Amino acid sequence: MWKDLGLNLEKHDVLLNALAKGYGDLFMTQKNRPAGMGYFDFVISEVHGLRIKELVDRKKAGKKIIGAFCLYVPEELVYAADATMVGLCGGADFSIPDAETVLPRNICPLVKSFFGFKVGATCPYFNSCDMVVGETTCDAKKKVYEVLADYTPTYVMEIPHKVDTEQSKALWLSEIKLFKQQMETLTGNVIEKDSLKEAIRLINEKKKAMKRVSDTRKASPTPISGLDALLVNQVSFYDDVNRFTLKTNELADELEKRNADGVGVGDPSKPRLMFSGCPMAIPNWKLHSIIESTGVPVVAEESCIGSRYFTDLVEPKGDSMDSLLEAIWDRYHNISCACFTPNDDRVTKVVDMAREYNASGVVYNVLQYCHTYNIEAIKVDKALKAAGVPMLKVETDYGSEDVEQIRTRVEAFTEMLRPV
Ligand code: BJ8
Repeated sequence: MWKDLGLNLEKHDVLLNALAKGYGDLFMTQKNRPAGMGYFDFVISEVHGLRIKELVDRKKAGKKIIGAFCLYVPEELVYAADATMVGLCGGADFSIPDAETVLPRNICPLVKSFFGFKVGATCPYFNSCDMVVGETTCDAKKKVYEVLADYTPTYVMEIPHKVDTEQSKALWLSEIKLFKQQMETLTGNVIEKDSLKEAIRLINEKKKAMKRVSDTRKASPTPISGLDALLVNQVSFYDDVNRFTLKTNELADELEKRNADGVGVGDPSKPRLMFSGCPMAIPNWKLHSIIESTGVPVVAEESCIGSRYFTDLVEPKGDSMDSLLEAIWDRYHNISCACFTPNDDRVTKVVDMAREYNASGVVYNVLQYCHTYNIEAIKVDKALKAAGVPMLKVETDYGSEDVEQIRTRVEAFTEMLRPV
């Protein structure tokens, strides 16, 4: 199977060994984990095994696999065309040397990581894709898609950067319609009203299950570690949707029961931290593991791998194809990524979330060279300060050189926070 996918087997083995070791050290050593995390452990143990076999089987049955790098890609249209979507954002240092054989060094590690997986032929998800969908969000991504097109079929959606104008609405709606056509051409399946309604239901159910898990983290003590909750969010981009929804709802049942019984994973006398900022693509567990190694729980993620993915649902107001597409427009234009301007909506959301989750402080993650999230931190910090919630900005990459330095800063930050 690996050979058919064109993988570099030697490098792929090195990657799998490193992944298994890192996962074991970080996740399996946690105390009092919910039993429901067993499923997610299994998914990771089979992340380059059974799940890939499922995708390959779908391809053999004539179905298409679509790769994406951004929340803006409307997955409902992918599933309505009977295709499958997988997230391809890279969270590993491992693939960066391969990327740097082509790309400049001083760009965001997330972009270098995913590009390196393709160039180095080490990601079976990437190599399973019939088409990857990029988007005009940040400069690093949109320019790298031009280069990526030399390696794999690449389709780019144009995202308006001013979200609430008539022009931006018209542009984004037309992009959604063009993407629908693109999916129909690629798959040979016409997207009918009923298949789109079913896809909307499928994805909404998945997001509702994730929101249930997230809501349980408002309790003190929190019933699940931030690391485990982050993993659930990361796995949502790869797993079979129906199975993921079922298992995430089972986990939510267990966490709700834990809350009712007063069972948690952290010390309720400690402060609680919220994470905000650049997304943590799998297997980037760096900041969560550093924070939680100091005994302080992470209780929420204001991020695309976090609340921004599951908070809003597609809610059609009518039954026509136009109403369904408008509802998709409405949900997706609400994604408050830092690439947009002005982005006051995100600033308000960060403050609201910190209150909702009873966070004593916010750790704001900036991936190196991510100008949008870095600059937006100024407004977020100001708004949090006004709300009485301190913020610590951490600018980092996927390397381990700065781990101890960040740990020291987190410790100093949490010492001055009030427990909640
Ligand atoms: S909607 S956050 S998934 S663009 S961290 S690559 S922004 S330089 S990932 Fe994102 Fe879509 Fe926005 Fe979400 Fe660029 Fe920044 Fe790197 Fe980033």
